[in-house]
Amino acid sequence: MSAESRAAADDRARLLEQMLRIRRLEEKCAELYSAGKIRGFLHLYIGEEAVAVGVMDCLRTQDAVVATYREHGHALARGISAESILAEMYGKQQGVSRGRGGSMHLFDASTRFYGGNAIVGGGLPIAVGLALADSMQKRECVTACFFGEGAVAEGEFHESLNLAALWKLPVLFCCENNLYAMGTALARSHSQTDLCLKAASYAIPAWPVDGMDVLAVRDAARRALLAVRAGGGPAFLELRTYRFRAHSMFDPELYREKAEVELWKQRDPIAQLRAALVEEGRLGDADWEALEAAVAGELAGAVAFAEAAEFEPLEDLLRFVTSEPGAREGAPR
Ligand SMILES: Cc1ncc(C[n+]2csc(CCOP(=O)(O)OP(=O)(O)O)c2C)c(N)n1
Ligand SMILES: [Mg+2]
Repeated sequence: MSAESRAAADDRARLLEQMLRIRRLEEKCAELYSAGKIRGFLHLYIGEEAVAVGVMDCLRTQDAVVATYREHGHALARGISAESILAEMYGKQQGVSRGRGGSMHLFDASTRFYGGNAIVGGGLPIAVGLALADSMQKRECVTACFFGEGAVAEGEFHESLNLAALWKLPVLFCCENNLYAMGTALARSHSQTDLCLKAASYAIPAWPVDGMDVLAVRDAARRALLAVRAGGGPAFLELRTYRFRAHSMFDPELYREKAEVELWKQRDPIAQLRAALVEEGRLGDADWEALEAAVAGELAGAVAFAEAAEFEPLEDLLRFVTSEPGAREGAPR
């Protein structure tokens, strides 16, 4: 095997590992939720991992990221530790948002990860504001904004895309089209289901992408980011994906057929990439088992960390209601 092809295989194995880490973390979250360790809302990204991993692989440390309430995978792929993500879901003060945000509000200024947002479409104006601030201060960076196709029906989507295009702001809009907004199928709430056309109507270049193929996602993100970084203004990716699990932990899934879910599972982004590497003779059973064992060990450590972490003392309850200088210093990543 040439050095070049070995490097390409290693690169894909790295993406596979990242997707697997997200999958196993979220499976663990579901387990901990059932055990009553994690409370409140919990939205799993299982099935959609290729989107966050593919896009995030093209970002630089100085770039900003804005996500939704389905953001565990984005946070992990951005480099926030599983320890501080899990501690956050436990509501512990060693959590990435000091236990004050929970699953939907992972936030870490040190990695420029600006949430986690419970409001559908709420991240879009924040992303445009971040990009405006960065460009006014002549910082060479991009804001990647992830949102579901449900947000496309919100006014904030249209205001944000209009201003980003008008002011030529460096935003990569990443629309995670998983076909449903809670129980509402795309065609039930959108008169125009071709979402790229909506972005194009604001003069934003837009591409549909196979969101179940991490390499396709990364290629598309690379191409789009090249144009954004060159000062061409925003770009839009419609990442066609699917969530394998329910919308949240309280969803009987009466709005879709089991057969449809099974069909999409055949395109599982992790299984697809694993199979490709196996077929090329670049991933054996022992390699896969070692990978699984490493991820399991890492997650066991993260659970132990969250268990051992502490709740904020009651007397701190009113802290951060107004901002405190340096309040984030020393918080774990
Ligand atoms: C402004 C607003 N309206 C309604 C809700 C309730 N809600 C929570 S998630 C959701 C569906 C959003 O779907 P989508 O944007 O496609 O993201 P997905 O859950 O599929 O990732 C809705 C309507 C909300 N959180 N915010
Ligand atoms: Mg959706």
